[in-house]
Amino acid sequence: MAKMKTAKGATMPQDRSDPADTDSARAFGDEVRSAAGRAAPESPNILVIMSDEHHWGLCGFNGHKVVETPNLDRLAARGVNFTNAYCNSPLCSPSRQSCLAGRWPHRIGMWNNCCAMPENTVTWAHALSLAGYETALCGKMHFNGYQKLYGFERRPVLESNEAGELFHSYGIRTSHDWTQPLPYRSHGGRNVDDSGADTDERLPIFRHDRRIVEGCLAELRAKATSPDGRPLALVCGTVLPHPPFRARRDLFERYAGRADLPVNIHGEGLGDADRSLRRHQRMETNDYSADDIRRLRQAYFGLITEFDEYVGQLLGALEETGLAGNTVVIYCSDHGDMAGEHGMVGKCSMRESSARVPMIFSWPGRFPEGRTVDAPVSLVDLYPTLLEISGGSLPPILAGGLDGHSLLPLIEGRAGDFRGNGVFCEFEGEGWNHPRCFLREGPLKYVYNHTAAHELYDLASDPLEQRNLIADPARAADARRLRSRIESFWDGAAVERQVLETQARQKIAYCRNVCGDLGW
Ligand SMILES: [Ca+2]
Repeated sequence: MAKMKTAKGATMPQDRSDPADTDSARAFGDEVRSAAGRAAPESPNILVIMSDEHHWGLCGFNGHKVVETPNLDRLAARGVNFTNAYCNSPLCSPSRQSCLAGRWPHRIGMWNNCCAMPENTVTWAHALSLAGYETALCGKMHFNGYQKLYGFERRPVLESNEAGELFHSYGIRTSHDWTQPLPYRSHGGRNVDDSGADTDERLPIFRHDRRIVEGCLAELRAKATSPDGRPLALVCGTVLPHPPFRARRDLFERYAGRADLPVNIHGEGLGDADRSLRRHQRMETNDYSADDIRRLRQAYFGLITEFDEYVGQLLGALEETGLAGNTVVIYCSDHGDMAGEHGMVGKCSMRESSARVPMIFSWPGRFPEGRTVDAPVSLVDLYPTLLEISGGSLPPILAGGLDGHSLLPLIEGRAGDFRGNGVFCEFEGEGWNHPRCFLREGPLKYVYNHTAAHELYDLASDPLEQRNLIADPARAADARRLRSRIESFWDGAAVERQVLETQARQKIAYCRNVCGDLGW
């Protein structure tokens, strides 16, 4: 995290005018024109499997004793498992666009699920295309404008179904308005009430995942049977295990009586921001029981195992087609789910269950097998990692603007060469009317709540974040240092102004003229 930026656009990379950068950009353009479409012969295929809302610890490969994920476990056993990986914002659109752009959400204006990143953002899909890859996105990426490409050549299966349902363009409405006192409440409480077994027909959201995975299987088989000389970079974006917590009936029954109870299910001792989020989720009245939370988790475990079955099909297709030996498989989720922990359901919290994600890299014969990496890393690191794996490059003026660092040194056991030093995650969406963020450095996690008390946790001794150390004199020096680090590149007041301006624009430009009203 060597490059510190302010929240304002003045230090954005495109505003620099270093002649050397301009020359290098021109040279890069010449290089691209001559090399596009010709990947290095050794460039591997790349399959990125990105699930939605998979709690980092609810899987066999990260030690859970109940949740069955045999296929992900197999992937981890033949690859490198990052046990302290994070998203950069615990919400679909900001997390995903930040990952694709390789930049923190405040640097691309991705505040909430109604924003869209600038059309000319150069994503890692662009970078892989320039490196000679065929690039395809199947399923969810929550671009807000589901027909958008953002550097992918094709989207064989869109994230919306044929009726335009599901993750359609959220840009036609506004996110929660921070000038108003939380009039909108998300589905947390309703999810608890509604959790259980799904009907045999399954909800449309889960039926569409089937199409997404089938689209990916077809892409892999087509690449194997009619190779066009280019390696394939394929993204499989499922909605599973995202709620509603309605598991396939057989999987719901498989976990009957087996779901564990998370910590602090009635949300005691939380700070202002998480208390506000509980109200937003309709959880603050505590009118749910331990059995209710167990039932929700029973269903969630079923959704995770259903997703894992899809992973098994994808890995099986790689093996059947002979592509497995030369394909890098990457697994990650866009954020986690509180699943009842600290009295919350869903995401949007800075807490581990919401912001931490599973992350695996596998390349048989090239990457180590069975390695575990505990260094904190995040989804913005994916971009430079993919550049290095693919042999691709960006002009320095763009490469210098990336906020992540290649994970290859960690993957290959050269930890001393890894340039990252901590993880930054922020949230400016719904549930609390102010921005917040955290910086994790080593075992310490500093949570910066703009306008409210800050928090400090030592995850080595307190992995469930039950002891806020912000007032502990023994931790004062650490707290000052971490706060200062955050303030060197993230300005809470400036971010808040930008969010309010965006919400005001969304409200007038979309809701007044399209929806005919100014609210939800
Ligand atoms: Ca999501």
